[in-house]
Amino acid sequence: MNRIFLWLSLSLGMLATASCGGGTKTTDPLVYEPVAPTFCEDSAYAYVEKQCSFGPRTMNSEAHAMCGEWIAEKFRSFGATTIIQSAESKLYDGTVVSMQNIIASMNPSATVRVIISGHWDSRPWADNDPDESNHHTPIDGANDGGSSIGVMLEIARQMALQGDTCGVKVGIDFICWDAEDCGTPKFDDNAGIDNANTWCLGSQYWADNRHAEGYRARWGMNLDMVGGNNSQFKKEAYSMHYAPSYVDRIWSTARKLGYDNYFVNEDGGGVTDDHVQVNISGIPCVDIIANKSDDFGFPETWHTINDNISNISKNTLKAVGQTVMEVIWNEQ
Ligand code: AHN
Ligand code: ZN
Repeated sequence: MNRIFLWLSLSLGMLATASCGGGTKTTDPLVYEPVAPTFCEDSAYAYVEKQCSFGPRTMNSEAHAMCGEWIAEKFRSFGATTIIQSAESKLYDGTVVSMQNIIASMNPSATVRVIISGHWDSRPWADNDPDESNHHTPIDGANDGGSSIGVMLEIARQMALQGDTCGVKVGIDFICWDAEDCGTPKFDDNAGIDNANTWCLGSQYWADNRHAEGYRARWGMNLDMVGGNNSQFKKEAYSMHYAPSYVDRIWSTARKLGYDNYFVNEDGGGVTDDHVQVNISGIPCVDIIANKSDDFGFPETWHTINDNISNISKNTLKAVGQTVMEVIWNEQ
């Protein structure tokens, strides 16, 4: 676990026992007048459920192919200009995989653009499961992958409902990364070898090969595990390094909406995630990724067979979806 995080900072705050509730808001919503329409958590949940219904979306599988088509079609149905960026890559063990980054653009002609991204593949191995006999079992990835795409699809649907402008003043690019979650499994890990580049293969490819000539976005948000029970989102360290003002904007917006029990004002560790590639390639990008509530680690169901639809929380989907919408609706 400790290799997953760079402990860039250690604050007293992490020692405090954190608690987080369901959808209960902590501040009086009357002091802030939201500008975004209402994010529907039931709809986002249904999108997560649908992705899981294909079966684990592991690389080169039939379920993966079918779900990818469904995601692209869904974005198209919301009026997004949607392209598939296809490429081949290699896993840690040399297996060749066929990847598809799905890129769906709303207001495609707007020059100022904001990225909302998340990965759509699911991990082929439950290698963090407490029961070792499950370590080679693929996961549904309801939270790990599915929740991100569920929230993104619901935001796109809300934009479509707003007519020609999509309700926002900027262009939005929804980027669904492929092959994020097939990094070296624990059972095949040679201690001491740096495996960071075996993760995030889709975003690595995109960082070197933009989907459109001269593509540029002002900034971005990457969503990862945004639908678990009792979730807390801490300020991830690479995001704080590359995009501190945008971290502030997201966390302060969440506070205004009464979601500061989800977006807690604490530093998290640094995570090897798709946002790192976006940042390195010159676009500031914030990772909104769940932490375990009591320390820096990932949620309980992370890379276990329990990362399934029965552990998805509509309240968490709502807190994240509504916050992201409020942020982009305020973007000038
Ligand atoms: C590593 O475990 C190196 N990075 C975690 C990124 C991730 C995996 N997010 C979801 N699954
Ligand atoms: Zn994962």
